[in-house]
Amino acid sequence: MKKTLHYAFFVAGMASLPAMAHVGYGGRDFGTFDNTYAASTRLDQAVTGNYGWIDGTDADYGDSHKLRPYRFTLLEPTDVTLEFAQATSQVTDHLGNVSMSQVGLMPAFSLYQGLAHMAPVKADHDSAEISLANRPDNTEGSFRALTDWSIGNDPGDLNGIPIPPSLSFFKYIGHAYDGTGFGSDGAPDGKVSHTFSNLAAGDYSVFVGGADYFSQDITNPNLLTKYGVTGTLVAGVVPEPQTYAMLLAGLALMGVIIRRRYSGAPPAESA
Ligand SMILES: [Ca+2]
Ligand SMILES: [Ca+2]
Repeated sequence: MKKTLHYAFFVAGMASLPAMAHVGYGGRDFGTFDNTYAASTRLDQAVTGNYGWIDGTDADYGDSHKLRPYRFTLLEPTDVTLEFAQATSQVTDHLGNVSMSQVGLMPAFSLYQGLAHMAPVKADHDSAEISLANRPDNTEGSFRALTDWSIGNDPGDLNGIPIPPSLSFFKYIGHAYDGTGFGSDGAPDGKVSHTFSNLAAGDYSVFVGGADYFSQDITNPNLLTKYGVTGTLVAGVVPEPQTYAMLLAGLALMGVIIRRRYSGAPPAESA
């Protein structure tokens, strides 16, 4: 199985825009899983602002820069639990600057089938022409928290051969969010988790952002605060108690067999 490479996609300020990250999974690939029980944690990640996810639940969509995408791959159908929690985190930007991100995130996430474009083709972003053409006018960005959505890239080239822009498609599967709002997890404790049962094999993206809708008010002093987040994925089916019992009984039986086998002629002393 080919280990997934990590790519970071960043642009260094375009004309009038501040430096922004395009959609990319650098440092946020949980990995590849089958239905064997396994866990993966991604530390030292951060989102800007505390509203990115919930801003994608409204009629004018959301700005994907205010979320962070994670990815994982399933080789066969299995259960997946995702948890995202507020954290302090140490984040290195595309210029190599290190900063600490603070606690206080009200985390939220949506799970989708599909992946964004990755190197060597150009990364997706909200203001690509194909992204703008694919959504209504006067939208804040391409991100949608509660339904399928698309975002695309700029024209590129590979070894001199032009690569036309194209859209990435995210097929909505489900979501969860921290807090006390309608449909939230009802426990405003800075963390949220959800288990998705029997997900199909394939590639998945998880977009994580804040769930405090009113924190996008331009007078909010924390409008551009970087909030740390720790993401954990648990994949696979936890063995049921009776399976454990059978396993332990089997091991005990093996022990008895081995002891009997060697009872006549014990093996050389070993630690
Ligand atoms: Ca919005
Ligand atoms: Ca919670």
